Amino acid sequence: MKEKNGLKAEVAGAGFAGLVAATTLAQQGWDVTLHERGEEMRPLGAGIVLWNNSLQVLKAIDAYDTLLPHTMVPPYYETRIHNESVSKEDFDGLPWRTMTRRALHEALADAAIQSGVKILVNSEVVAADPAGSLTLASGEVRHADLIVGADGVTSQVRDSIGFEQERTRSKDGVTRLIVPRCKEELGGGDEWDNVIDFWNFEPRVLRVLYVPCNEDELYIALMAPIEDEEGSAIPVNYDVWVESHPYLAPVLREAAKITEGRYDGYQTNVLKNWSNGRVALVGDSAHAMCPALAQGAGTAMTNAYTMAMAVSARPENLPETLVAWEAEERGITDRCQAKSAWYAETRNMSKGNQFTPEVLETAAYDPTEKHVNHV
Ligand code: FAD
Ligand code: 3HM
Repeated sequence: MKEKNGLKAEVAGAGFAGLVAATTLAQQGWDVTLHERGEEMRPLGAGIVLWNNSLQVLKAIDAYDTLLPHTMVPPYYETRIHNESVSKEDFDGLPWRTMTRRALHEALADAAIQSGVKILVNSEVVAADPAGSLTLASGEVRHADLIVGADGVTSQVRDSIGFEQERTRSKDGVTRLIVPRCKEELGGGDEWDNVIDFWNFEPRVLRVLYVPCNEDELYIALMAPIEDEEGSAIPVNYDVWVESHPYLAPVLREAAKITEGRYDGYQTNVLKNWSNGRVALVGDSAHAMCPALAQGAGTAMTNAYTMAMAVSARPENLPETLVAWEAEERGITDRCQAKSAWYAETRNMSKGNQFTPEVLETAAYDPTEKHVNHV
């Protein structure tokens, strides 16, 4: 923790991006208030895969050690077409880990509280001003040196200012659920510790991404085209899914019991700029992406961290610092977003062996390397 620097930040949204931005700023000496519109802080979604880029951020902000016992490193990322294995990738030692979103969110919320971030729940942000203010639904206007829009894909901070953006929706979407591992019922054996990406194209497109998160919990993402009403139905239509993936029957039976699931279409938003005056956008508000490369939260956390470090190192002319930060960090996110959209469009992840060094560029990035003064 650094000494207080007399600077004030207001952060909208306590998702992964907002928590990392708020924690990093507080550790660098800022007085930080984090606004979450929900009644409590909790993550959307089920499980998640993180790679070196975000794992390094977690280390830098002291959230890694709390999280580690709740994560696992599956032996392989396997891809199967019609249950025939086409590849088993281990990324040549590149760090990656699977976990539930709940575990990640709890570790980040703990780090934020430990770092002195003031967290306000039931605090909805309705607008922001590039001169340095945030307006809450209560009517209160709060002024600060830095305003962070980490309020997700439907960002009020972004839309109240009118950032120029292009939005694209994909043809596929997923239902994401946490179910018991069911390892023995599946037949036992080490293969059930792998991430397994089960792609079926005949008689219809139905894919199951199987992601063990720890000894007890399994994350499954059931992908179906938006136009497939049965495939995208909630609760999960057991008969339709088990017909396509009979070897996953125990897991699908558990999935069909869950009534509060959600089917989400994939979407991409590309903004002309990520900042305007004293307002910086981080995470899905700035660059929502298709999940194919599992980097939406990874890039969100990476950009939240590098933004917070940049404004802490050069707070004097903050709007210029934000422009320089974007110029430095944006390329790697843009490339990842474009590749993720291409994979969603072509469904080419089904071919296996897709994690080439070029595709793993974002995953391999270490955003903490150039910021040696983080603790
Ligand atoms: P969000 O998680 O959306 O958080 C925004 C927060 O702001 C929420 O808490 C919300 O309640 C709050 N909020 C919203 N509006 C307001 C307001 N007006 N005022 C106050 N608070 C507000 N990424 C990975 O890295 N790895 C993966 O494996 C992965 N898998 C994915 C699978 C699927 C199917 C999908 C759809 C996405 C996946 N992602 C993955 C992407 C990842 O989920 C998102 O990119 C990430 O959660 C974005 O974080 P965020 O903090 O920017 O936004
Ligand atoms: C981890 C992960 N990877 C890919 C997808 C996808 O392409 O839908 C979803 C995920 O949760």
